[in-house]
Amino acid sequence: MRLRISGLRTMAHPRETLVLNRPPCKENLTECNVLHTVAETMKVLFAAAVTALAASGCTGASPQPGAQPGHEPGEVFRDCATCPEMVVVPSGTVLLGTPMPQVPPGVGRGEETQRRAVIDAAFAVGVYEVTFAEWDACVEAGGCGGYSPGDQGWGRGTRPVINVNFRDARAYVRWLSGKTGHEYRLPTDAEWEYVARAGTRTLRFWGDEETEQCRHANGYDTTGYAAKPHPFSPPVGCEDGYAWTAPVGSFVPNPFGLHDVLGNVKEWNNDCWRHPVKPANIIDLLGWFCITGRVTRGGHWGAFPGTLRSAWRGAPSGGTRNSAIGFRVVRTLEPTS
Ligand SMILES: [Ca+2]
Repeated sequence: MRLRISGLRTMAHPRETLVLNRPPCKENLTECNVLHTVAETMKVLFAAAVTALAASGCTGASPQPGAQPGHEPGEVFRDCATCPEMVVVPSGTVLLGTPMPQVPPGVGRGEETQRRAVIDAAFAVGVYEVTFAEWDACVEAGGCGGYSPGDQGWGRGTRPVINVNFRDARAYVRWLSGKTGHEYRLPTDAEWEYVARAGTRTLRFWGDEETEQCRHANGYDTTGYAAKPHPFSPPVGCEDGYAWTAPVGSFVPNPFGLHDVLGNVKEWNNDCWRHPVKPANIIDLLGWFCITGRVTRGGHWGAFPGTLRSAWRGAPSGGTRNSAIGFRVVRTLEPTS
């Protein structure tokens, strides 16, 4: 049985539907088995697509500028030489959130209420977080309000852009849309978790264990602890080699081919944060001024390991600019004729 919650609709893009997961999945084995099969099939298809693209030399930094997507899942393209590299992800269904016993204390923020989202159309998502080079191209072209964010002395180029707030990120996607003629935007809360999970149902796309983090994500590791010891938050017990941000693509991608969905920098979503079952607590004026904050996802280079999970979400003020938050773009795919 699916129960539609009308209060969730403002968090969803028109092409997605959010539903609560009632009864619990373990009591609805037929539906769960179907979802599991879809997820496993997706992973197999993507693995085959990535392997084929790698064999043809079409992955990495060499997609053809101006290539038009054929809406085939796994296709990698870039709309211009300085535009973000994108990958097409299929339509599908995702179970958002984390069962309460698995949520680390103090970091749930409503994720314990699991709900299902239906993404009913394929779309494209950035393979990487938006980089300083891509941001600087926007500024050089007269976009992004002429704002040049600081890099903390860590370097620009292929490092993820930081010190950008929600409105800065929105300015970038507006510029990118105007430049390319395609609809670029920030992901919705549901779209983000859909692409971060990439068919997986574990806490992280690589599994449940924190100990595997250092192969897959730049978080608060022993390198970060050596550079900036935190008296109350121990690092994850491994070494990823980066105390601050890392160049994008330095870690193993998820099954959709996305790098750094967990760690490196938190990523702005387009939604105001709202509790899944307490929408009355939210004041969202014209989609810009969110009393409860804008959703950020994925954890960051200095974050407690419990926040580097697919379901974790933060809710800073949309005006926040700091060294822990960047963003990733998505692109709507026009229907093929
Ligand atoms: Ca690190």
